[in-house]
Amino acid sequence: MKCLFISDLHLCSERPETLRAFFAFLKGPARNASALYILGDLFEYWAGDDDETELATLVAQALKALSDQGIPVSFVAGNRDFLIGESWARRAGMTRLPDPILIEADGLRILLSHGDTLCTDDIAYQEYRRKVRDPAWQQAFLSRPLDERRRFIEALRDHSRSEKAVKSAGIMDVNPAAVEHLLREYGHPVLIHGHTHRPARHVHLVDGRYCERWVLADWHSEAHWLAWDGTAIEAHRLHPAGC
Ligand SMILES: [Mn+2]
Repeated sequence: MKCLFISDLHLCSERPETLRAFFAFLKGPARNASALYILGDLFEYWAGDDDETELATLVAQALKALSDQGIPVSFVAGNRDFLIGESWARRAGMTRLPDPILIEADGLRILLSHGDTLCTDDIAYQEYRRKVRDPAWQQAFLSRPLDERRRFIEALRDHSRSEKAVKSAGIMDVNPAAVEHLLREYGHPVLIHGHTHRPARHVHLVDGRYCERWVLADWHSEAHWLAWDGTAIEAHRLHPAGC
């Protein structure tokens, strides 16, 4: 059993090098996996399943090819691509999972999350998140014309870029108390998340128990993933040229 975990690829047409790294990953290391978990922000943005860009089509085909090989692909939504719906998920052959989701693999209990819910110090973001994760808001948004949705998302991206420039690094990281609360709630599992783009292994002492928290890396020209093979969790990377 070998589970692979990835997140924060932020795929978009402006970053062909990341797409190359993703395809190299899917054709290489992912083929030897027993399961692939994508923990959000696979795409830089998602305007709706009806936005049939070339990028979305290529990615769906590549993921489908992997699941057709018998390797299940699961997806936990990120803050960029939470509008991925059942229709595109089916095209990509992947299963959508709630956030957080507790899995068990080779006797290890692993809690998976994108990670944005843990950034509780960013109050403005949490308010925005509550709004856009409301099914009524999503239904209303998705019923608007596609070009209007694209313009709205473009404006949001500009806003988020300028916010990032002024928000302190601490505000944009996870809140330790929120992490500990989650670990307690789920019975002290290993936690794997992305979102913060600060790859690391942390250890939290919760109720006298040591809990590992692994943070996934964001992608640029290299593929990054964590692998659990039943013995250890390890971080890996791959440059497409080396494959
Ligand atoms: Mn994110």
